[in-house]
Amino acid sequence: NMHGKNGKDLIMPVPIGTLIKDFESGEILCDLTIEGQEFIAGKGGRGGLGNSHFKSSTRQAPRFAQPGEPGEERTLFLELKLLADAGLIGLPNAGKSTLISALSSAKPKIADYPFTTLKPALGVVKYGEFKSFVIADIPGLIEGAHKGTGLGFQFLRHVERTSVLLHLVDISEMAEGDPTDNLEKINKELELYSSELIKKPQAIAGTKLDIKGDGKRFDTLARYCKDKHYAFFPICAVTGEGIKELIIYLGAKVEEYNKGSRAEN
Ligand SMILES: Nc1nc2c(ncn2[C@@H]2O[C@H](COP(=O)(O)OP(=O)(O)OP(=O)(O)O)[C@@H](O)[C@H]2O)c(=O)[nH]1
Ligand SMILES: [Mg+2]
Repeated sequence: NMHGKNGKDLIMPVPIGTLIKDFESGEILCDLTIEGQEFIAGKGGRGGLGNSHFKSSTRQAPRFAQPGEPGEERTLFLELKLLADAGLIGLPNAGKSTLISALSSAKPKIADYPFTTLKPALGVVKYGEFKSFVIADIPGLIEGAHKGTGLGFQFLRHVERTSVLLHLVDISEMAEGDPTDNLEKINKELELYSSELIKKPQAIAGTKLDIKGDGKRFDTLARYCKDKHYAFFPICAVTGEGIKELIIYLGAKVEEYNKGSRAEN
């Protein structure tokens, strides 16, 4: 007494932020951004009927059944774009992971060498009484990333959906290169990656304030940010200096963006 319609659905759980694309055309079929959201990837075939459905007064034990038809078949491409409110960008070793661990309970690997972070991580930043936002730490970017140098662009998609980018620039006396050159190099890469990403609001954090030495790099960066109208936050993730101001600013940016995107819908 079988029944095709009793066939079980095959449900595959995926993380929030998964984009479903057609494998061949690349067309976006669905963007799973809400908890519990479902996408029907393929319908099952018409169900068959078991032998008991063919019973009649003259045929008490039919030896045949109607087979079901095969289900839909198609090839999909699943791409995960994390849903974070704020994204940390910067050269390797700029202090991104140290900052996310100071802002949230995320515990990423931190070390004194470039490319410590190999995959993105998220942290929840709590502020105000009950407010919070999600921040993403991604591997460091370097010049030539658009050509695949370093870890390249593969992680930038994870900050594409953020409201604001926080660009970290090392202002310690040990840092290499001019801080403004370092900042511009990364922004050039962002621009080469996507004309949208470069338009995202960006704030600058001058990191490792505790070891700024004579403060020359600090002054250079502060002046540059003033000229270019970037919000500038000198911070030290170790002592906590400047962190509170930074959280308040990022929280406000995220709220402003969310209000705007709600108004659009
Ligand atoms: N003194 C001091 N050292 C810091 C501070 N922030 C980060 N560091 C050090 O800088 C080094 C690099 O820090 P990370 O947080 O791993 O840097 P990152 O930007 O995540 O680096 P990648 O993952 O390689 O891109 C580590 O040795 C940290 O301890 C700071 O505020 N003060
Ligand atoms: Mg890191």
